[in-house]
Amino acid sequence: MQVAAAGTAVAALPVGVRELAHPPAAEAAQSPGTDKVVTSVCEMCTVRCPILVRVRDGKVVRIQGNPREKSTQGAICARGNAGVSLLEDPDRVRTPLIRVGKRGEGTFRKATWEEAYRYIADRLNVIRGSYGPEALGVGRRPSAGDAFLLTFAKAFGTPNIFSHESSCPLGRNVAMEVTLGTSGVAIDYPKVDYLVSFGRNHMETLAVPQAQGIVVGLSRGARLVYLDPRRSPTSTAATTWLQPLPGTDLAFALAMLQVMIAENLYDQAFVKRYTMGFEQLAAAVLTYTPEWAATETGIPAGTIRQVARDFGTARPRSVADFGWFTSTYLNDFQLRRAILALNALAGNLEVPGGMFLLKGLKGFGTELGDWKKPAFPAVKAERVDGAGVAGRFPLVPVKDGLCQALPESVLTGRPYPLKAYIAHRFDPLAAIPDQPRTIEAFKKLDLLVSVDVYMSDTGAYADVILPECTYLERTDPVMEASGLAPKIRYRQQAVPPQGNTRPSWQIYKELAEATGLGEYFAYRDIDEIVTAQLAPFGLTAAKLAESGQWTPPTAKPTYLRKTDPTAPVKLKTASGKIELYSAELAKMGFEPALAYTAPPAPPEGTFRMIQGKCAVHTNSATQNIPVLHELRPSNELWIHPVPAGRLGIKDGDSVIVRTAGREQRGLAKVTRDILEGTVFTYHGWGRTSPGLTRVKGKGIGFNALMPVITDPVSGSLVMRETFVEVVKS
Ligand SMILES: Nc1nc2c(c(=O)[nH]1)N[C@H]1C(S)=C(S)[C@@H](COP(=O)(O)OP(=O)(O)OC[C@H]3O[C@@H](n4cnc5c(=O)[nH]c(N)nc54)[C@H](O)[C@@H]3O)O[C@H]1N2
Ligand SMILES: Nc1nc2c(c(=O)[nH]1)N[C@H]1C(S)=C(S)[C@@H](COP(=O)(O)OP(=O)(O)OC[C@H]3O[C@@H](n4cnc5c(=O)[nH]c(N)nc54)[C@H](O)[C@@H]3O)O[C@H]1N2
Ligand code: SF4
Ligand SMILES: [Mo]
Repeated sequence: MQVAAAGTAVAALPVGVRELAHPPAAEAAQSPGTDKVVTSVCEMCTVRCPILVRVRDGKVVRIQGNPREKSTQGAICARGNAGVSLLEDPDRVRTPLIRVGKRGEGTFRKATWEEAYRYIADRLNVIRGSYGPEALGVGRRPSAGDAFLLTFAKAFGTPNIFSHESSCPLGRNVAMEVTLGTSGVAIDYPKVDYLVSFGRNHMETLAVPQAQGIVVGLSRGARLVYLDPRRSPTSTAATTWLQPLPGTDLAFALAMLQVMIAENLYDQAFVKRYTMGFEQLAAAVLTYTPEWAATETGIPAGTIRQVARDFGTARPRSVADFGWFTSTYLNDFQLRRAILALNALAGNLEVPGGMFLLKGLKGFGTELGDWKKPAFPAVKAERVDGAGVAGRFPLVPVKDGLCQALPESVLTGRPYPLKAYIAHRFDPLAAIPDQPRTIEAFKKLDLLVSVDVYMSDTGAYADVILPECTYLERTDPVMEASGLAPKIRYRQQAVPPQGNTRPSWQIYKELAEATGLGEYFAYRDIDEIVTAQLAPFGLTAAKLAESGQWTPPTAKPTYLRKTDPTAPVKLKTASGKIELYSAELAKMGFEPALAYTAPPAPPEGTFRMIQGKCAVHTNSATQNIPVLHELRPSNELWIHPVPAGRLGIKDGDSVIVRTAGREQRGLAKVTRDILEGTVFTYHGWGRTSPGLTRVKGKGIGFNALMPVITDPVSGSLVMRETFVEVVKS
């Protein structure tokens, strides 16, 4: 596999992207006539870039970006390129497996699909009889085939449906819902003149369209101010890199607000027309001066003031990035609200180079449906996690819930215990803190099912593993990919499923039939669903497949305030405006404006531990994929030379990372690229499944060390408030 593309098309990109982007090579047009090129959609991460899959003699020989997509410029990243390596990996599970050994041992027998379905269906029906349908929990990483698992869960009658979101962007999403009335917002990266990023590591933790957009901006002179306590590829690409003390970004943002208001650098007309609560905001930030913020962040007051002035001057094409992974600190929810306030003061909503609302199909008078099904049974039971419930987590959307609630429910029986769990494209053991407690909970379940392409860490504890075929081997329902204009995208099967693997549409239909819920899946196959989805657009699958994506011909990229800065923008908040002060938050007993809480300092002899993702792996999903494993087989513990010297740790030494009686072992990387009181690792190692033969036992996993900490406002996990000891081993 090539990762370093030598083509001139990428020569202008900054380091992180240059190494990873794959230009739409001319080779696509030059290969032998026997090749078939299939338009499809990448699933090596959930950005879902459009791709071209080159197939020769029934084998995938090459994956490239689809050059028709402007935002990616036809590029894909190293992970996208490695799809073939996933497809062909001998470690993939290629037949249903039923556990014969102890949970976690990874000892299974091969089973037919019918046996596997029968096994699951019989147990589910017993569980429903004894405890009610609510005893089933389903956790998933939302994907194009989401409707199949969701339909199964709703037909079964359980309210306990979780996504992975509370381990990722939930805090940000809730902040957006409260402030803007929607989380369907995006940034017009290529046209932004001044971007402030609070740790959104665009050049390493990639979304190809976003990274390309930023590169376009930088190459025409846009500025990027990047805050990260660690040097990352984005630090290198940025015009300014600032190294705040971990967890203090909020102080920086509050001081920016203070300067913009004190120096009258904000868009008064915008604030008046489109926001409410400005007076309360101004009062709240009055004392948060750059001098104050300097003592919190460790960044000089003059620098903070300058960034605020430059941001205010560049408006409306100045944007504070609202980030992606926001399961970070206890003050993160406030940080995201402060970032949205910065954007409101910049008046950048719905203008080129600003922030915009997604222009989805719905706004265009239509939607992507799925298939006809009977009404779902009424759900009587409450959710185990309190999502959407007054007094518990009223702001958490029920489509997401709190994925960390599983062990709590199973082990304490509060409010009642889940007895069965289906993990779909989701590995709770690798993704959620307090792994030992999740393991304890798994051991108490009557039924654990993993639907995955591998035997994940969770899979090793499962009773049954149902092997889904990979994205290259299946057609999924048509997905929406709207931005400034509505857009749909189509993942079509490139090659037949290997071994005895099946797609989701088939797995849940057949499982439902075995469970007595077949009436909810009255379709023949995926083609029938796709045909029905496309009918309202006058499209056929064959037509859509030509380019792989489609925008209604009459739809144009739309900025609502481009020509008329007073144009109406419908926001679904109670006031219809951007809520800088939220009466809703006040009513629930949460901070309604903005206020600072400092992160606690590491206790004597400990370090704050932080993590991030690396360029060549996705979360914890790809570390075992042969070519990606080869590129980065393990992680190290980054530690600054001063504390390392004190502890007698040299670069490359074995170390033990310890907290509350738990430990992980790994190698030290002694580097000045991290602050003295902080240690860092890339996320995704410390894996335990015997089915992941390459990566098992390698590197450091923080989820084995961290406790579950939940933000009481947004329900989001808090993953950077744990302190560790480090010793030479
Ligand atoms: N300590 C720590 N924990 C974290 C994070 C962190 O930085 N540090 N990051 C958090 C973040 S941002 C996220 S989003 C979550 C991610 O955690 P998860 O939601 O678990 O997501 P992934 O690791 O991307 O993939 C999960 C599983 O999907 C499987 N998979 C891949 N493709 C397919 C497919 O086509 N079909 C099926 N059925 N399965 C497939 C993979 O084999 C893998 O086992 O983790 C969170 N947890
Ligand atoms: N290559 C690649 N791309 C990915 C993913 C992947 O795993 N690999 N995962 C995808 C997913 S699911 C997500 S959610 C996104 C996540 O993308 P990002 O939101 O960029 O998240 P992370 O990589 O988790 O963390 C980013 C940075 O935060 C820094 N950081 C730690 N503490 C602080 C702090 O106090 N302040 C500031 N300012 N920075 C801090 C870390 O050092 C790290 O460099 O990326 C997506 N894209
Ligand atoms: S960012 Fe990379 S891995 Fe993610 S969908 Fe795009 S090409 Fe695939
Ligand atoms: Mo994520």
